[in-house]
Amino acid sequence: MSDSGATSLPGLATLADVGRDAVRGGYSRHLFDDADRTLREWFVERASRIGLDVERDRNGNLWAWWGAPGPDALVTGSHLDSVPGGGAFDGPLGVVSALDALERLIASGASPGRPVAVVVFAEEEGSRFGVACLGSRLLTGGIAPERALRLVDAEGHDLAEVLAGAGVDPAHVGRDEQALGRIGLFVELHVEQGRGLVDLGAPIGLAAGILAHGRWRLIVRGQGNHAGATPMGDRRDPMVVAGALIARVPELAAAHPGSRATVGRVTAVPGGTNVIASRVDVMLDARAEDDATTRALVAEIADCAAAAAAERGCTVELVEESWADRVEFAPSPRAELAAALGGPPVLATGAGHDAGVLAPLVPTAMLFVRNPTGVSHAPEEFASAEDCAAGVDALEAVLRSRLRGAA
Ligand code: HGY
Ligand code: MN
Ligand code: MN
Repeated sequence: MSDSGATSLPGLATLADVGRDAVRGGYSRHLFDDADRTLREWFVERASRIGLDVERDRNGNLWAWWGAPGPDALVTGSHLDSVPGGGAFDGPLGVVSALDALERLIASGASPGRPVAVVVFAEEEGSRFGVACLGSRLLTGGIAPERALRLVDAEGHDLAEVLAGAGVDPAHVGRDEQALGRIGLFVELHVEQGRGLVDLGAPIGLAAGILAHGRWRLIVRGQGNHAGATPMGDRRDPMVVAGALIARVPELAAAHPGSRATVGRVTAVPGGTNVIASRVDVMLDARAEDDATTRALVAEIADCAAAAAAERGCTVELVEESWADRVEFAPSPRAELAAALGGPPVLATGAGHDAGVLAPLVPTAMLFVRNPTGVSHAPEEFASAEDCAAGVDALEAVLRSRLRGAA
C-alpha cells in the first residue's frame, strides 16, 4: 500500500508533496527544515483563512486562536514534523482535522464562549535533535532550556542556532506558564499506530494511556584500523560488539511481556568500507508497561553490551537521551468525550505523543482514527477517507460539547 494518505482528507492532499523523501519513501519533515517551514506557512495561511489568529510561542510552537487567547482555553492539534521516511498521517491528521473541525464550528455560527485554539507542537518526533516532543517539553518545562539549546543535529547545528535562524530567540525558550496556564482542555486526534481499532471494527477510539518509553545511545568504542592489514585476532572492533548486542535485544525484551525494544539507527565512525570502526553508536528505543520495567530492560541490554564489549577489548557507554514516564489519561475528561461520542473503544498505545507530555499538567485526552494496516513510521501508514471523515466528525462533536457559548 503506497502512502495514498494524500487522498484521505483535502487538507492532507494539500500537503501531499511537502517533504517527500525520494530515498526512503514517505516523508521527512524535520524542525525548521524546508519542509517544516512550508508546512508552518501552510498552517498559518489555512488558519488565517478561517479567521483564526496565529501566534508562535517562545518555544517555536504555533497556536491558532479562535477568539482572544485566554484562560480555560479549549485546545486541539498535534504536530507536523515526521520521522525520516514517515507516513502522511502521523501528526498532520491531527492538525488538519482540528482546522477542519474549527472551520465547521465557525461556519455553523457557534459562539465558543471560551478561547479555542489549534496548536502545532514543534519537533514531536525528535528526528532532528533526538529528543521526542521537544516543543511540548520546552513548553511544560520537561527539558531544561540549557540542555535543549545544546542539542546538536546530524550536521552539527545546535538547537540555539536553528531556533535563532527561524526567528525564535534562544534566550527565551523554556517553561511557558502563560501558555500552559491558558489550557483548560487539550484534545489530540491522531492516527492509530497499531491495529487496535481494526481488530475491534471501530473507526474511532479514545486513548487509555501511553507506555513508558525512552531513547538511549550505547557508545561502543574500540580501535580503528585497516580492514585489510589487521588480522582478525588483532582487532577491537566495536561493530562486532554492536552486532552482538543488537542480536540479543529481541530476547531481552521478550522476557518483559508487553515491552518493546528497537535499534533503528547505528552510526559508525569513521564509517569507511575498508576501515575497522573506532566507535559505533547504537541508538536504542525501549518501552514497557511501567517506568521500572523499561529501565530494567535497558539495564539488561546495557549489561549485555558491556559483556560483549569486554570479550572484544571494547568499552560501552550508555547515555540517556530522552525519557517519558508512563501516562494514564485521566478518566475525566475521557468520560466526557466518550459520552459525546457514544462510547467508542478505549485503547492503550505504545506511541508517544505531545498529549502524553501535557497529560500530567492539564486535562488531556486523545482520539484515535483507525489505521487499516496498523503500520506507522513508514510510508504504508494509512487511514481511509471514511475514517478520516469520522475523525473530523468526532473531533467536531467533542469540541462542540465543550464550548461554553451557544453550540
Ligand atoms: O516515538 C513515538 O512514539 C512518537 O511517534 N514520537
Ligand atoms: Mn510518530
Ligand atoms: Mn505523532
